[in-house]
Amino acid sequence: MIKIWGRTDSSNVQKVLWCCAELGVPFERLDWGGKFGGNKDPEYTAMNPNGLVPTIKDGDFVLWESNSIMRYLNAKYGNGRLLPAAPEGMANANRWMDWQLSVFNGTIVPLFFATIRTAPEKRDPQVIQAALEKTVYAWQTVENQLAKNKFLGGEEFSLGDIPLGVWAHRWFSFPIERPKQPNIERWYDSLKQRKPYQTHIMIPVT
Ligand SMILES: N[C@@H](CCC(=O)N[C@@H](CS)C(=O)NCC(=O)O)C(=O)O
Repeated sequence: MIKIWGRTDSSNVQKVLWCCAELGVPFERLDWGGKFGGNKDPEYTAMNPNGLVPTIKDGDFVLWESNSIMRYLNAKYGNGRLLPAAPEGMANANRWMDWQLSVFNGTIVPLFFATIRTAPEKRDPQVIQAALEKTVYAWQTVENQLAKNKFLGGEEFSLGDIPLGVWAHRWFSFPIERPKQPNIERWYDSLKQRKPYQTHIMIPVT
């Protein structure tokens, strides 16, 4: 059985848990990182030199980087079904996964720390406003895509929806005022219908 190191409230661990549930891949999970620690232990950094979660082990094969883990699981246990088969569709889905890590995270993670991870009396409205503007701008790119397609990679749910879908739940939980982005709301509503999303993503944002 696959072993996953990672706490359930980590956005990157959540991607892998959601993906396993979509594919029906059983796993054993260890609470790791954050308040559980362990991620700087030499035995752990020998597997994952970043000292971050998640890491998985499948037989003798060790892998880190949440998006790479999802691609591996989909190829090995899903017969590729969570990515479109056509090169163009596959590239579309992959593009949103890469964009989440390379662009989107840089906008929403500061907002997450400025709100959820800062005590209410210590929150700085200017810092929140600056991060909010950047995040809304980034979400607008997603909104524009979802105006054309039901899901990010096309008309079917795919791995392309998972990295941003994890953040959609957080976004709608932040104590802020959001502009109306109706296609994102429609997409988020459809994700909320999925059992794996309910189980692994729709948990309190802390
Ligand atoms: N690019 C990595 C980022 C991993 C990462 O930043 N993980 C965070 C949790 S979301 C972490 O390990 N933080 C330290 C900790 O939890 O102790 C991935 O996608 O897997």
